[in-house]
Amino acid sequence: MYTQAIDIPQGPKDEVPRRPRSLREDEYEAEFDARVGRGEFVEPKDWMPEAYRRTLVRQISQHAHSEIVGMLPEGNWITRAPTLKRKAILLAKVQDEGGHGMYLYAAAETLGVSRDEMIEALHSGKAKYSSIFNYPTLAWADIGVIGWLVDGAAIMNQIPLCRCSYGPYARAMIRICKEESFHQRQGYDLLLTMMKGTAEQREMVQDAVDRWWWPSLMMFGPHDSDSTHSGDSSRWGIKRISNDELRQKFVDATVPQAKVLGVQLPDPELKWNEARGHWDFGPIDWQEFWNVVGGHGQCNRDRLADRVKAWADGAWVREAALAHADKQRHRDQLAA
Ligand code: FAQ
Repeated sequence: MYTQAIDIPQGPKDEVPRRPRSLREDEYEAEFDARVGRGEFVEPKDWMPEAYRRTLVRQISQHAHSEIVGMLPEGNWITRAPTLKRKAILLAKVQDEGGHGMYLYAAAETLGVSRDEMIEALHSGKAKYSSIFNYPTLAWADIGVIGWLVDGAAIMNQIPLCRCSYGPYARAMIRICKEESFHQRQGYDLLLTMMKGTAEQREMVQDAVDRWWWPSLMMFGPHDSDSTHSGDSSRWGIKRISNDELRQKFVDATVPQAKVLGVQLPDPELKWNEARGHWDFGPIDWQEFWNVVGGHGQCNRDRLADRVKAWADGAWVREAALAHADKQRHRDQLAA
């Protein structure tokens, strides 16, 4: 099953691939391609092309950062949840996101990158995290809409990752998807309750949907034609379904849910296309997307500052855990 062991990938005979390429490296690569082509998993100790390893470290660590930064907009509402039941659900959800971050950091560590390196890349702004978490949560309905739309988009993107070619990432995604599915349902349930409430509550839900719809569509990344990594990631079996295809699947799944809920999706061009068998939707504001990805969204600065502060405030916990582990090891050695 899923392991947290730190395994640095090496060649089949413990040889780290070097430039210029050797005949052996070509052979390894051909074997690697064939294996991926057969749909087999690549495991930490297996030989892999350096670019494959780097792509995985980039994607998995960014994914981990997204889960951790994603705790902030919702954590903001734990003390203001309207009932004990909703507070308990939200607490559990935010803790789950923290757990997802941990599984994903552990999966990235199997590729030979340390947790400290990944955290440093996040804190320095070198590493990205999902654009969606740079938008503010202004009202309680935002918590429901995050569950419905943001977790809904996350699941759509993450289900195919359960079949991605890198074993530790694929296995981590299985558990994460199960939990995300609960997250989405609790959000939808919260919104259904609000829609049965007062006119003000219904307005609050509609306002939240208006603000989160387009950013949720942006979560899937740029159009396929502008996606720098899609070619390699698809060839290597990391991406099984393209950014645009997943976005379309999400729109198709969400439109009927919006009808049941009784909210309008804020897109006048949303229209069923009989010939395509899909919903057509209006153009995405890519300038806004790249602005947010470039660090200039509404909350980018606050999010990073909060994470850096939380890391500094938690230093004593990490020190205490290390001291405890040392003591334990010492005791075990004495006992042996
Ligand atoms: N935000 O060539 P592509 C969640 C960047 S978890 C920011 O298409 P790729 C759970 C991309 O990194 C949400 N940057 O890239 C939750 C690249 O820049 P780089 C996170 C973005 O990797 C719910 C450049 O644009 N999920 O929500 C974004 O092939 C509720 C070119 O793009 C994952 O990370 C974006 N939206 O495809 C938690 C899933 N999109 O790195 C709390 C795993 C693209 O070269 C509450 N990741 N960029 O500097 C993936 O599936 C992929 O990485 C994509 C992007 C699909 C996100």
